[in-house]
Amino acid sequence: MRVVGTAGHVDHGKSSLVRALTGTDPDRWEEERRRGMTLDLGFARLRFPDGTDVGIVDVPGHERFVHNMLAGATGMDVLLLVVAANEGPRPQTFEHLAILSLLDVPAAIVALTKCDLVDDEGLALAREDLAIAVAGTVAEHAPVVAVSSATGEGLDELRERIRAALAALPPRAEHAPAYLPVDRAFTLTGHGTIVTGTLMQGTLAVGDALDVRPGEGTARVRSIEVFGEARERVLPGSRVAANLSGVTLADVERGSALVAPEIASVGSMRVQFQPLREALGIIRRRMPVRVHLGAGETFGTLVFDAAPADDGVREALLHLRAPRAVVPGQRFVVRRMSPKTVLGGGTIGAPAAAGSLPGDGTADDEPGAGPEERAAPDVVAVRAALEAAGLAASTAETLGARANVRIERVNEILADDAAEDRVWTLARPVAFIAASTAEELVTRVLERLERHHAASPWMLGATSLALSRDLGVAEPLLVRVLAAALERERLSSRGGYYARNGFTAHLSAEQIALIERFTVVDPAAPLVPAPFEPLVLEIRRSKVAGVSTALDTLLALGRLVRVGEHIYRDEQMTEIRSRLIQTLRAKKRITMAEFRDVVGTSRKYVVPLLEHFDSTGLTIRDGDYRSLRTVR
Ligand SMILES: Nc1nc2c(ncn2[C@@H]2O[C@H](COP(=O)(O)OP(=O)(O)OP(=O)(O)O)[C@@H](O)[C@H]2O)c(=O)[nH]1
Ligand SMILES: [Mg+2]
Repeated sequence: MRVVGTAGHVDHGKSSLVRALTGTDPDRWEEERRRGMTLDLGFARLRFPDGTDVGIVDVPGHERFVHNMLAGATGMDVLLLVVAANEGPRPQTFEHLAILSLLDVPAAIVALTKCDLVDDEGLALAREDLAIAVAGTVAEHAPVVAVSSATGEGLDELRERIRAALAALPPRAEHAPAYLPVDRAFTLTGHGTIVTGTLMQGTLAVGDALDVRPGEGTARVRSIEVFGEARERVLPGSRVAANLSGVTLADVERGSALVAPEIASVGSMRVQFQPLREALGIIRRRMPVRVHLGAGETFGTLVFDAAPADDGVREALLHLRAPRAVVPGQRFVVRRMSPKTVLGGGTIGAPAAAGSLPGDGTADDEPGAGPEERAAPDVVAVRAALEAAGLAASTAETLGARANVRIERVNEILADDAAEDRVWTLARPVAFIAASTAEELVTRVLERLERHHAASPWMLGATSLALSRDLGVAEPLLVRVLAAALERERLSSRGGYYARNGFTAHLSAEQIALIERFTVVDPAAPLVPAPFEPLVLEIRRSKVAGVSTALDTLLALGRLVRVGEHIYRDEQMTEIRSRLIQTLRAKKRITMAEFRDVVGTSRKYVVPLLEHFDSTGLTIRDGDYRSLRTVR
């Protein structure tokens, strides 16, 4: 089986085209349908008249979701580049093309969509702009098909082009060890853990035991489905859903891989690296990067003999923060830590023994050794001034004064050191602290959070105010350092609470029992909420530890939703929302009285509900009517 993947700028019609080709809406989430925008990967099956199946992966076009696009790009056999004829190539057209060229996807087709919106001249213009955009990329010689998902024009030709491209593909490595990058992991009641992905190489059969990487675990394949049909054994290139035993959701997530034991986990490796031309001048000799390997993103450092000065392919060393399952010859893409622009990509070579290669900068990690000794005196002076300032965030001006270095030079040194993550740049206002100082503070925060999670597992974490008191660090500064740490994914935050990565809040049985008692749903009136006041009074009276903050957690997670003086359970809210959306889709607008009939409760409840939906941005009010607010 084979996988065709979409790519292209936001709103250019990728998902519509997939729907027109397959009849399946790849936008799986309610939020995607509501916003008319793809947020995460979508999947569909394209079936040819001869019974051959092709998997389609639909990616988001918005620049904020490039990480999701990258997770989907990894297993594509054929790129279906979507460019709207009425807009022509736009920024993510170029970015996606660069990514798929670095990943060396074997075949490409361009769909010029929305051709019903342009005349012949417009179409000719779009074709010209397109030819310039694809020059030098993987889509340079790709067939271009003008299509319209609205009228169906061009779809038959596109299907035929896809069929021809698939027929010309080289075979996948069937006899290689199995390698399944995980792009989704979830549980189904009664089935346990399920993962999905594109089987990159090898075969997968029911009963197989596979390693779960990263990690130590082994999973056994209980059953396999391809597009909802059970299979005993699947060939590489298949879109697989595998039901696993021996693992839980704590062990697998997007970015994990299920691999045969022959496949090694490697932390440092030689790579052939191709920088993008736009990234020249940004890439340093030693460059911290986000590494996209398989369906996952991880952190690492690229080390060159010298910073790349041209866009030719060169040898480099790639050190990952933690070892990953890799196959020699596998492709990868790297992005900058911040802003997250694509820098380049390449091919994995042999594992490298640390320190074994010229240009391996492992000694650089030891304080006092390496760069400090070689660094110019002004660099040493600026670094010393920054370190001496400790947690007092410094501006370039104060550092210049203290180090006796010109301000332009201070800025250069800070930019170099920030690119190598020796210096953390804080925002609002811009200031700098030494990475060692920042790391030390983050370590203390993480220790504090560990204790906090153990003591109050029902809370989402600790607030910056609590952390600032505990650590004796001024809150405004702490918040700025935490923002930089969040950017580096050293911890996470939700609803104003900071938490260790991977932490999830758990309420105690007593807390749950108390809150449940006051949020009981009457089966005869399933959409009537509970009053808020009695719950609050009971919480105030009760001796159950932490129940007040436990309620905050449920509210922050949306498991309970407070609407005015009432409280809804999330099942109720979901049902009400979906009835409202369905009605508004059908009727366009609705009055309060009509909504009351839709929900089947009374005015007392639906007036605050509608105000709630206005305030969350779902609906918009116009006199007596509500309609759906269309985003963008
Ligand atoms: N007239 C016309 N409109 C189209 C066509 N294809 C898509 N559209 C409209 O263009 C808008 C965007 O379409 P989508 O398919 O969601 O675009 P997308 O590329 O998947 O967008 P993202 O996933 O967010 O990047 C929708 O309003 C579609 O109805 C077409 O061929 N003709
Ligand atoms: Mg889409």
